[in-house]
Amino acid sequence: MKLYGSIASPYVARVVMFADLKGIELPMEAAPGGMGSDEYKAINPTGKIPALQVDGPHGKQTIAESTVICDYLEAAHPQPALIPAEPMAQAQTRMIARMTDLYVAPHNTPLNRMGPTRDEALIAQQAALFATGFGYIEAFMGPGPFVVGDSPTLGDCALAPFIIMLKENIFANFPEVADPTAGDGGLAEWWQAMQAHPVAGKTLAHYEEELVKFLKWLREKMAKRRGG
Ligand SMILES: N[C@@H](CCC(=O)N[C@@H](CS)C(=O)NCC(=O)O)C(=O)O
Repeated sequence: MKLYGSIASPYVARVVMFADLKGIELPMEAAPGGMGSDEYKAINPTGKIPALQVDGPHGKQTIAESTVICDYLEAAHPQPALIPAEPMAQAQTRMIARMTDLYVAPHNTPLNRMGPTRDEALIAQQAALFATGFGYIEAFMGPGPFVVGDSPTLGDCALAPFIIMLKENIFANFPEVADPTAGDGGLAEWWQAMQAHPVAGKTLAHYEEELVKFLKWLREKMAKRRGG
């Protein structure tokens, strides 16, 4: 098995955390030719990271989409279970993963694309969208401290890297966007538990380190571009 990507991606970090919690060794390799390149598209036609290459029933086969990769790892290595068998708990952890992708992740992009001139209307709009998305997540979380119960599952692996990304990229630069882990709501308690977890906390620290390096590189590149 081989994972294509870089842990600086929150979607890759989802899979890495899931594998770490399962105790699976997952060798990682950069996407050959880079994300979106023709060379990489020959492996993963979407051009996105992560992709998991496995020795499947038909030789080397690729699995795309971070949550589907987690599903595959769960099916191939059922223990410890990170997608609960109990139907309601399973629905809850899946909802948190899905809602992260649908109602949180996309709101990051317009703010990231904003140049040095602040667009106050856009900031207010994105702040409201984030608040709505986090409201959904808090409403659908199960009994804590984790998304469902007393250990991390799929939903935790999906949401936590985005919280780090937003802390580095959005909450720090746009105080109008409320950090849901900073108050005293359910996500604040959850965030403490995630950071304190011996495995998940370590994956998160690794992700943050690589993300900070990546963001520094990106900001320097954009500043150079703006400077001509
Ligand atoms: N829905 C995908 C999203 C993956 C994704 O958007 N990855 C980004 C990196 S954070 C990417 O590969 N972007 C390059 C591109 O879209 O060409 C998943 O869950 O795996």
